[in-house]
Order: sequence, then structure tokens, then C-alpha cells
Amino acid sequence: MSNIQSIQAIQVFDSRGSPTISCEIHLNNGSSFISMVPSGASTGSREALELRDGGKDYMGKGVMNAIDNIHNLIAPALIGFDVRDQQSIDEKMIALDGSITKSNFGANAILGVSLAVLGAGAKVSEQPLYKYINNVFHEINSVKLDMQLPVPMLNIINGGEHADNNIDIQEFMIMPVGATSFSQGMQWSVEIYGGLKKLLQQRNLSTGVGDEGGFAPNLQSHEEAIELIIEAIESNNLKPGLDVSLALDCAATEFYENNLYSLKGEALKLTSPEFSKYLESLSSSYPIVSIEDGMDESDYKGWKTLTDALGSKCQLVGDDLFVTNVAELQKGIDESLGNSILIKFNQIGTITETMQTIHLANEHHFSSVISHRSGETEDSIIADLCVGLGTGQIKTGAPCRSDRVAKYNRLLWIEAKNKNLKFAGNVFS
Ligand code: 2PG
Ligand code: MG
Repeated sequence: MSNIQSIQAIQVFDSRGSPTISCEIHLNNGSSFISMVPSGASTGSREALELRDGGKDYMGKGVMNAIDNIHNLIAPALIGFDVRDQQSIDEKMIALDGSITKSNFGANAILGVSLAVLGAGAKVSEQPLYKYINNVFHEINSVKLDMQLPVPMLNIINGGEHADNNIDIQEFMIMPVGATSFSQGMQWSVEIYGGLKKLLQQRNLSTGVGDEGGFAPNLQSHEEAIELIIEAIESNNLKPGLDVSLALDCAATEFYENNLYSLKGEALKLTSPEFSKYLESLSSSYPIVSIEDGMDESDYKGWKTLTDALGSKCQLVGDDLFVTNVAELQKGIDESLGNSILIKFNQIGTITETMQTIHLANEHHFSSVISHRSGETEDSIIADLCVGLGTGQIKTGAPCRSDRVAKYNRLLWIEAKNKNLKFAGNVFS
């Protein structure tokens, strides 16, 4: 009694006030599950297609066509499927859509269903979501993963496409790698965030926040952003690099113009080798353990230069580069580009493909960082995904704004209910 009886989708709103899809799966045993679909701003060009209505309403961002696709094209094909058969359901949707980028139904339509199927499957199986996710991965990839609580990556200064300030690098994150538990890591992070707010106030800098809940002041340089964070760490009697490390998401695709990395805030235009040197210098001056999208999504030569220079000492995460896509990741593995992948399920559109990509990363010793999107909802499923797949790292914004904090709060509950679950801690040691 766990077959799909009907699927209902409606238009709701994400954390930026843009329309997005929420989808409810009803089973013939009377149970149901509701999903919500996130949305990016600094998107990679090889991401699966997010179907928007265009036109005047909702600034062209309505999702009613994608919702019609769920009701008219996807639902009729899935009625009667056992909801626990995640892979068959995802593959059926992929086949019916028939395009490489899921452009016929829209990846947002397909993902809404795929996520609701996952949640409904967990309900039927009477398992917490993260445990069920662990089992689904086993079924899909024939590998049993060790579950663990992740070390969080909290984006406490926002720039780039996520804020209206003059900072080009999109995300300045703290990682409480020296904490002994997830909750201790969160306590430190919340205190550092509070300390940073005080420092900004003292300097008459804005304490308004960007899309991911981090502060978004105008600053002189990237170094100033990093030094403010280091001061905030130290003001809490914590040691930068030992207790709390730093991570960046450059989102470099966004400022790559005419083959140059154009840092407007610092009036610099750098070639790939020069930008690689710039990042090398930042990482040798400060305790930076992870750099995401340090190069543009198609600057493979730049990625190679950066990986050769920094790959042995720093996690180099491909986001726009890999777009959670098995084929793109395989290319990166073959060419030795980066050593880590950012995982966002809406870049690819189904849970099955997301899990296949993580499996490929695991096999080639690439780390996987589970990530939110800048346009989020109150849905916290990525917290369960991260624990269930034991990836060890989650990036889901500042400890501020409920769209971000919902994920951390879910992880606190998982920790509280599972005293024996390991905390990933220093994943770089
Ligand atoms: C990123 C993400 C999330 P967006 O670049 O890693 O932080 O941003 O969702 O806008 O792509
Ligand atoms: Mg990114």
C-alpha cells in the first residue's frame, strides 16, 4: 500500500520572493508528502533548465507552465508506481521529458516530484528521512555509506550576485572544524556571527544582510572581509585555522569577462594565471581550506592551473564547473580539475542522478559538499541528504534567516536523537 495515487503542485514563494514549485504526492494508503524546489542566482550555464513562464506577471518568473507539466504530463505516467522505487520513477520522468537539460517538463517540475517521492518513500518505510536516503543510495549504487553529521560552512559575508555591495567574491564562509560536535560548531558560528555584527557596527558599516543571511557591507577589499571575520573569530577566544577555518566561493563565472577576471571592487582585471596567483596569495596569507568556483565554468585551462598550484593543500570545489552532473564531473576527474564537487539537486533535477554523481565523486576521492541555493525555502531536506550520504560538509548560509537556519535546526534535531552519530569535524586533517 505505497502506490502513488495523485500528485498536486502549487506555486509558492522562495526566500527572494520569487515563485517556485511545491509538490504533494498522495499515496493510496492515505499518506502524503510535500516538497519545495530551490532556485539559484549565480547559475551555471550547463545546469538543467528551470522552466519559467516569462511575460509580465511575477517579473516573468511564474512557474505555472511547469506546474501544468506536473499535472498533465508527469502525474498520469506515475500513478500506480510504488513510491519507494525512486530510481524507476526518476528514470521514467527523465525518459518522458526526453531532453538532455530537462527542458520539456522543466527540471524544477521534475525535481519537485522527485523530492516528494523521496519524502513519501521515507514515510511509508517508517524511517527518518536521512536513514531512508542512506538506503535509497544503497539501492541505486550498491554501496552502503557511513552516515555522519556534517561540518557546516556558514556564509557570513555575502557579495557577488547575492548582495548589492561592492564585493566581487560571492561567499566568505566559516567552518568550525575544531568543534567536537555539530551543536558546538553551531554555537561558535552563531557567536562569531554576533561578533562580526558588532565589529561592523563599530566601524559604521552596514549590517544589512544578503540573500544567504550573511552581512553585505561595502568594503575596501577581499582582505578586509577576511580580516573582519578573523577578528570576529578571535574576539570569541577561538583560533583561526585551528578551531575555525575559512572557505570562499568566488563564483568566478560571474566576473569572468572577455577572458579576464574582473574584480570591480578592487579595480583589477586579471588573466587566469594571475587570478590563480591572487587566490594562492589569499590562501597562503589566511587559513582558507576550501575555494569554490575559483575559475570560470568554461576556463578549463584556468582550473588546471589553479588545481596544479593549490590542489594539494586546499579543497577546490566545482559548482558551475560540474553542475552536479555525472558527465561533467567525469570530465573534471579525467582532466584533474578541482578535487571536490558542490551538490545542488536542482542543477540536475532528480534524486537518482544526484546520488549517482555523489557516488562517482566518492569513487574518485572527490569530496562532496551538499549545498542550498541562494533562493531557498523552509524545506530542510538537504540536511537529511547530507547526513544520510555522510558527505561531511554542508553549506547552507549564515546562521540567520529561517530559510538558512531551518537546515541547521534540522541537523540539531538529528544530532539530539542520535547520540552515536559521528560529527565530521576536521574533514581536512
Ligand atoms: C552557489 C550558490 C549557493 P546560487 O553559488 O554556490 O550558495 O548560489 O544558488 O545563487 O547559485
Ligand atoms: Mg557556488
